[in-house]
Amino acid sequence: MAPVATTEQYIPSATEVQKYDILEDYKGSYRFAPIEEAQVSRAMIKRYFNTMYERAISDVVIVGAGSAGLSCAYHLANSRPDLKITIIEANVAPGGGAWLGGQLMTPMVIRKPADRFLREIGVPYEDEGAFVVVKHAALFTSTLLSKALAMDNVALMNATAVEDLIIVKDFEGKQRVAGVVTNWTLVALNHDTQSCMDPNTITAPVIISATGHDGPMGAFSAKRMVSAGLLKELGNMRGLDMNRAEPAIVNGTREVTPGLILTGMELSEHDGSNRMGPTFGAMIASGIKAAQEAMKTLDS
Ligand code: 48N
Repeated sequence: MAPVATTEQYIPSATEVQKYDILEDYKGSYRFAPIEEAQVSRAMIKRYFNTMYERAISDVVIVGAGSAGLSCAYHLANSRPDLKITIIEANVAPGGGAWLGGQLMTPMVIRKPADRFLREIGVPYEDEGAFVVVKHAALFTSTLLSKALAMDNVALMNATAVEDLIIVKDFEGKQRVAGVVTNWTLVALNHDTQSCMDPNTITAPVIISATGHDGPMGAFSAKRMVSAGLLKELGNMRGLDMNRAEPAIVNGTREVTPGLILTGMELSEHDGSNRMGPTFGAMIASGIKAAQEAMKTLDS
């Protein structure tokens, strides 16, 4: 009869595990310490749903794990290790548009002074004078992602979409964004194929939206502000002008409505600023500015 999974976890003894340590001979007798399937399932379930429970109330929610959202998460988590920072990313793979430099080419251009951040997180680059070049955009993004995720106060929920904002009236009767409405992305993309599949919520005093300017759900919060009556109309991203676009987005990063800060290319859709194309310094600096604005809001 097939062994039935026992309720208590099977924990091999130290000597038994020790025995396996010495078997890495790759000559046909490589063995793993024994396990029961339920142990794997429970190891995932316990941790994931504990995170969901704990992060149902977060201090800051960052929507979008692209270059702006991740730079923001890293700077905020580094500056305020006391804050519970929850990143919601619709894709299975975080990183947004920062896995490539431009037109599917892989080197990434970052204009000075944003190269300072590369030195802070330890990304090597070639110095070209007014700008630097990271040999592969994935080197920047994977390094930034690993640094942000390694911080104890950062939780990433990928394959999870923000499909609405929580908008409440505060005691002065003013509307403020007070959280996000979430669902598994596969569900969010299939609402019209099933009967109602209700969402979940995460409440937080500050939401930082970094959902980019295109893609299946780009500029999500800016668009929701219009449909929710918090913004008359979108400014819509203007034509490409690197010298106008990058300072405009960095200096324009702000709390656009109480409780909601926009950063990165989503801000260009809100404000109607130019796009900069294949240069990423403004994403980094705007993400850092968004983190500073969030700290100001939380401390006010
Ligand atoms: O990389 P993006 O799209 O956005 P940013 O602002 O971090 O960086 C933009 C940058 O890559 C450029 O576009 C460059 C500089 N080009 C400029 C130009 O002129 O073309 O990341 C946004 C992330 C993505 O990972 C999306 O999957 C995610 O946000 N996302 C969402 N996540 C959860 N819920 C949503 N509703 C949602 N919408 C988008």
